[in-house]
Amino acid sequence: MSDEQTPPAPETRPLQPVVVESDPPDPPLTAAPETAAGEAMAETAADIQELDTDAPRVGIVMGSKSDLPAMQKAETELTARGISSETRVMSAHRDPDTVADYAKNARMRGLRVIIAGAGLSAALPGVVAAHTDLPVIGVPLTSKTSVAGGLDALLSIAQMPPGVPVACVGVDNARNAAVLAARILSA
Ligand code: AIR
Repeated sequence: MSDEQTPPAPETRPLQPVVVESDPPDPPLTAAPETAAGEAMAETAADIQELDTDAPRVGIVMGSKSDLPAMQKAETELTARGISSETRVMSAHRDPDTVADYAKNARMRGLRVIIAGAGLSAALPGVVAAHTDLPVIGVPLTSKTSVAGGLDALLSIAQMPPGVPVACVGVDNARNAAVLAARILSA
């Protein structure tokens, strides 16, 4: 027998199950689709998804159908860059309510830049800018009765009052407006 004393055996107690108080798990982010609320949420989620992927990012507007040949260059450039756009004809002087509604709803519809082309007393870009806080790029256009090769439209677009800016590209240079829109989108 050795003199060493065996240490006393630790007191043993029967193992008790440990109960951890925890918060109930978070509810799932989407409601069960079988409920009316769940269906409505699923529909909204689908709408948002669609808006994100398909909604045009650039609105191209112009004062007359006669402006189309010049303004189509903006659409062509955006398409080549994979940027979705929509093209509409609306005159600031002939359809003022349409222009106001379009500009006011533009952001909500997913548009991020508006390109507006017009000739003569070219109010369209400025009127659009008055009704939205989106960036507006004006394209001064020549038309049959232009003064000084489009200088009338150039000054109308560029000479905006302080606080309501419109970017202005060269006369009939809709392509540059599209390149600038692409840069704004990727800034
Ligand atoms: N315009 C149309 N409403 C207001 C303006 N400033 C412009 C068009 C077009 C020019 O007038 O943008 O360049 C001539 O239009 P139209 O329809 O007579 O050919």
